[in-house]
Amino acid sequence: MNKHIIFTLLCLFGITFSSFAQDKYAAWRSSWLEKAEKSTPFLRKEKKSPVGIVQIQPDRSAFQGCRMVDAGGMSDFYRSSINSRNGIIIDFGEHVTGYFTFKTDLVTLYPDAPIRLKFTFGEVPAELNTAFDPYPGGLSRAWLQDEIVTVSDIPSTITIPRRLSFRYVKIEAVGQFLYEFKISDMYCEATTSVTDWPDPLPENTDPRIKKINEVGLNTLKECMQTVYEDGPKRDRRLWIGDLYLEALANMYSFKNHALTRHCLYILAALADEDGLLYASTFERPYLHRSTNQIVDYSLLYNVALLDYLKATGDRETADDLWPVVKEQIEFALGYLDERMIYDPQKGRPMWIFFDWTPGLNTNVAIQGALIYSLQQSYELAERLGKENEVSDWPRLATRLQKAIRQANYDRKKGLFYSGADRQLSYISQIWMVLSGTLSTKEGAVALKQVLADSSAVYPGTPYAWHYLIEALIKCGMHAEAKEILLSYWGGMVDKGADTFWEVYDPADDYRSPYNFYPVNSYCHAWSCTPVYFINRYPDIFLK
Ligand code: RAM
Repeated sequence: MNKHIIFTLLCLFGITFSSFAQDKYAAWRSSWLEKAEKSTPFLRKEKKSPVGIVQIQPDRSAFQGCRMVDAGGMSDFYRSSINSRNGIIIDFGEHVTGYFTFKTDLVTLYPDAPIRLKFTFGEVPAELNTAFDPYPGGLSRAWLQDEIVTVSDIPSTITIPRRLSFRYVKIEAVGQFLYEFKISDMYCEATTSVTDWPDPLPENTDPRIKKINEVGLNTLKECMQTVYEDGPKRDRRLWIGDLYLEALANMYSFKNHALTRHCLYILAALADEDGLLYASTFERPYLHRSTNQIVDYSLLYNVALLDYLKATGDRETADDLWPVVKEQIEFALGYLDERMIYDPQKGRPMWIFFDWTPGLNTNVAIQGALIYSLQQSYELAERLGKENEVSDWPRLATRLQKAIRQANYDRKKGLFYSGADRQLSYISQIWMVLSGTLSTKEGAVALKQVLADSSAVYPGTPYAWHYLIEALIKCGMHAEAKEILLSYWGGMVDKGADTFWEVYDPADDYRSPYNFYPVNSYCHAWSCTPVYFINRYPDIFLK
């Protein structure tokens, strides 16, 4: 057992002993960590160089009010001193994730003092023309990618220690330039765990679909590092919800199944002593877990494991992780009230996510996710020959469907309403469709109505739009599924996306769950799923 695993185990067991709790996974944790370690992916490194100089142009019709325009080639930049070009922006031509290096050279006299340079890295143009301070955001200011570097020796080669995620770099002098110097080389050592690029889509594919697929692949490629990260700029960690969607897209593109296995084992090994998964984990400085647990994410872990088994036939992993599947279901079942409805008040307070839309009522959706997870987990049990252990699950799923129909379904209107205020949302209809609580015919009625009702609470993130497309396909609404994929993800492409964004509201470019749009991630894993849809359903999206 290597040092890394022992350290992680010590941290986990330290917590266990201190609380005198029975650790449900005590017998398996170390072997899960070892298996995670064995499937650590290889990071491919590639040197990426900038392609030109650009300038920001205010444009009210462009995304977040500005666009980049070409302003020269790199040879112009390398030839002349930087003094006259304070605030210059360099374009790498594509989104890169990695380590940025630059070289400095003297143009005139020998320097008698160090120079301070400020580099600001942006995934989208507006990150480079929006003041970061005073910082109003709800997440750490340190996620923003501005770095001050003091250069003491010229010439020298300097690599910024922090891993960065960007397309554009702005270079400014902090203070005055006391002598003339130039930057003579710049590059990014970009990393990804993607090794094989999938075959291109057929030549006669609609160019818009081709472009969406390509941007989706780039997004996924950037997020596939030594774990499935949510975003290489932020939070750079493994979240279950993001993993679930990334693994789906990976299955239909890069097929790096070892990465999925690696992540499934990490999450299991770091679960709490009662067996409940943490919503996210960190790799550095050693493997450890976050403080968040999200019920819908835990339930989706089971689905991710089933999908992984179906894609790979790797029974050993599915068998190993089967106890985790049972615990996620057991935990959620503990919240059922006497009517068989999930009641968040029934146990300790838990985060239920589904989307970043403010004020979203998730009562109906969580019931749907529990039913869906029961069904998928039972399919997993059948594939593993373990259905006797959970023989009551199918009956339970049916009871849960009946209960929520009775409590929240308005038969006359053909819609689900959620919460005391009877909120009408896309999310409620979506999860009632995915869980089979609504028949496909009823589902089509419900989905058509919310799509046409501007007062319905609509999804705020590509994460939630993903499930809408799934639900539309399930109800046979193929034309609508294609239309929404083209208009929603295509809308980002039209606004200049070369990787898909964490948050996108066609009606509000500045929307941010963190009260400051520059801290949003603009290369976000959960947005890559057009890759899955296009390649899994060619009859819908390629015709
Ligand atoms: C965002 C993260 C991640 C998501 C959580 C719930 O902040 O970036 O994508 O899974 O929220």
